[in-house]
Formats: sequence, C-alpha cells, structure tokens
Amino acid sequence: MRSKSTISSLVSTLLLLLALENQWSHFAAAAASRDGQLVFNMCTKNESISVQLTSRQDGSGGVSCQCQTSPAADLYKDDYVYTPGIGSHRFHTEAKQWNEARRICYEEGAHLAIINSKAEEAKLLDMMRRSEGAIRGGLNKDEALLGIHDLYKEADWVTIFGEPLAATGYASWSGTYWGGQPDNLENRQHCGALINQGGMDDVDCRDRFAFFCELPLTC
Ligand SMILES: [Ca+2]
Ligand SMILES: [Ca+2]
Repeated sequence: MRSKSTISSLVSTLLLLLALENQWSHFAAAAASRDGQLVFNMCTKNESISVQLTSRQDGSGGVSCQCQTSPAADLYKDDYVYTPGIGSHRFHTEAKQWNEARRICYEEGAHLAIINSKAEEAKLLDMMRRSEGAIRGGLNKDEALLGIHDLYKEADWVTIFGEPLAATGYASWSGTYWGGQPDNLENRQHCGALINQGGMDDVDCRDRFAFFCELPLTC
C-alpha cells in the first residue's frame, strides 16, 4: 500500500508539473498494470512521453521511474487546424476524386479524415461553412469527402484503415439529405462525405468534392 500511495503521489506531482508548464496538449491515456506498476502515455506539443513508474520489489517502498520520449506527430503543420482533444484537420477546397484526395492527404503525412465523435463532426462542419465560398470545382459545395468507403462490399462501410465504421464512434448518416442516406444511388456510391448541414452521404468516388485531411496522432 505504501508503494502504491508513493506512486500516486509521484504521478500527481508529475501531472501537476506538466500542467503548470502548459506543455501538454491533452492527456492521451493512462493505464495501470499489475504489482504497483503504472504506465502513462501523454502527448505534448513536441513529444510523445511514456512514463513508467514501478514500485521496487525489495520491500523498501521505493519507486523507480522510466521516461521515454519520441517526436510527436506534427500536429501544428501549416494549413492544419489543431483542436485539443479532437485532432488536426485541413479542409481542401479544390475538389478532387476520392482516390486523388486520399493520395493528397497521404503526401501531406496525413489521411482522409475519419470522424470519431459528434464534437469532431461539429469542428469539421464549422471549417466547411467558413470556407464554403472558397470551394472550387466539384459536383456541389455541400459535401466534403471523408476516409470511409464501401468499395470492398456494398453497405459494408469501413475506414481507409479497414476498421468497421461502427467502431469509429461516429456513423451518423443523414436521415434527410435527398431522402436519407446512404442510398447507394444507381449502385455507384461507395465513398463517404460529410454534408454541411450535418450527417453523411454516400457519393460516387469518381465525382469531385472538397475533402478533409487529418494528421494521425501518435498516442
Ligand atoms: Ca455503396
Ligand atoms: Ca448518396
């Protein structure tokens, strides 16, 4: 018990110091494992920090601490809007086909955006509405491509990483846009897009739309 309370005290001090220095963008994860060992992972502005606190097994009640740091993803890249706790996004206003958009995001060290929450949807909608007048080309200015598709199997929606859409935390299709979505119009709509009124639509991957890129988080 003594060692666990010592660990708690050290962790509190560590977190307080980090908070005071205003260095961390968000507290990414905390995991407590067996036998008085605690591992914390944190994202800061410049680094990903993993802190492992282990109680000594010699009965002294002492604690050892190991820190590992590595460069964090470049969350502050030019043209990307960083929102703490949500992510870094860029709204591309020059309309592209889905696969072109996917490649452009990749070349920026990013990926087509995958929405994980209503808060992230709200952020992207805000970016879309602010830049609507800047959209060039494309089938319409109401929608922007996302990193989801049902190209492998009709109605089996997955992210560009192969994860089921249902596991992303956001699978909100519009119930009203053109009578409700996804409608797989003419059996040729296999890419996902965010609608500026909220919710998603399935669109033809060959049509051009504005699109969102997202920088990956390291932790
Ligand atoms: Ca489809
Ligand atoms: Ca559709």
